Amino acid sequence: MPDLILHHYPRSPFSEKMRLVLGYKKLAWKSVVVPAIMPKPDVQALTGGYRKTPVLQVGADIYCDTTLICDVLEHVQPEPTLYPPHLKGVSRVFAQWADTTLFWASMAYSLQPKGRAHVFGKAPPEVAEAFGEDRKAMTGNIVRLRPGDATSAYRSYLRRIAHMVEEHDFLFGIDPCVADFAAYHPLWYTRVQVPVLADILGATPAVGEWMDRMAAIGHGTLDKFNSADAITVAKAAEPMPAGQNLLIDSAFQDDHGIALGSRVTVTAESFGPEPTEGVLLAATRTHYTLQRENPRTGTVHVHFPRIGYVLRKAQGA
Ligand SMILES: N[C@@H](CCC(=O)N[C@@H](CS)C(=O)NCC(=O)O)C(=O)O
Repeated sequence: MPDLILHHYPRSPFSEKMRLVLGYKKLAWKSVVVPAIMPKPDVQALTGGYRKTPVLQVGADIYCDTTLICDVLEHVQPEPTLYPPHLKGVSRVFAQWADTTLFWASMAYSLQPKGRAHVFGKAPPEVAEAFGEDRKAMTGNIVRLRPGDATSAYRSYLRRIAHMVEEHDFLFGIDPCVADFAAYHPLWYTRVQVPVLADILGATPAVGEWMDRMAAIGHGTLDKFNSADAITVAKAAEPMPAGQNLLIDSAFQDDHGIALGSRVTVTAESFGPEPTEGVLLAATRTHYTLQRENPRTGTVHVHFPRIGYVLRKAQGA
């Protein structure tokens, strides 16, 4: 199998989720640090439009969204598992809550004016302004909590997590599962990136101890790589044939009346409106795969989870 290449940046919470999963599975990976705001020409050359972080590249296969990347890494390295059989349903449901409701409460709390001043403290004012404009353009239909409301919600969520980790070392038992990685990264952002606001974690010491156990997992073995070389890797590789790639299923599930082979777009339901356009190669229970051509990358397959993404016929198709 070609190398695992993670396109990410140090301060990104969802990237921290993936770095820790790579560490948990003791995988070796190549690290490409990407810009936190647009423009992202190299990322978008690979994805065809999707600009969120992180993205996993394996040769000429590009996997978008950490939900799907977790499935891919589970396939690559099944042990230790992210989805223990008795927690298969609840771990995914909990992870979905953590990646959305908990994440946005943490962001709104952590990036209130005091937190923002810390994060952008040493940078010229234009940097904070450009970041704010970039994220505003991504917002779409996300409800942005006001700091007071975010604080109340975040505090309650931390207490709920504390109740779970007071019972056992990890959320659902003696080992971490996908739910732990999803719940950890929003809290990591507060603790590590915005320490001036991390006092909110002090009310629930069990959460801090669980976070220490999560942090101790580490990031696996990584080598620095750069985006130009990652594009060369994509160009030199052939995408893996559908059904033989790193995804868990291949049976066509037609919920849209859109035939395989159609020209389509896939867009995130919320946050990040940039569509990826290509030819629909797979629409399974769990994912969509689009084939794209780009002079810089050659033919690539771009994969998205089905949940949280909108499939449409491309204009004029
Ligand atoms: N559902 C996505 C969310 C990813 C996400 O929102 N990532 C943030 C960074 S942590 C992002 O993309 N911010 C804008 C950017 O990096 O361009 C996933 O699980 O990967």
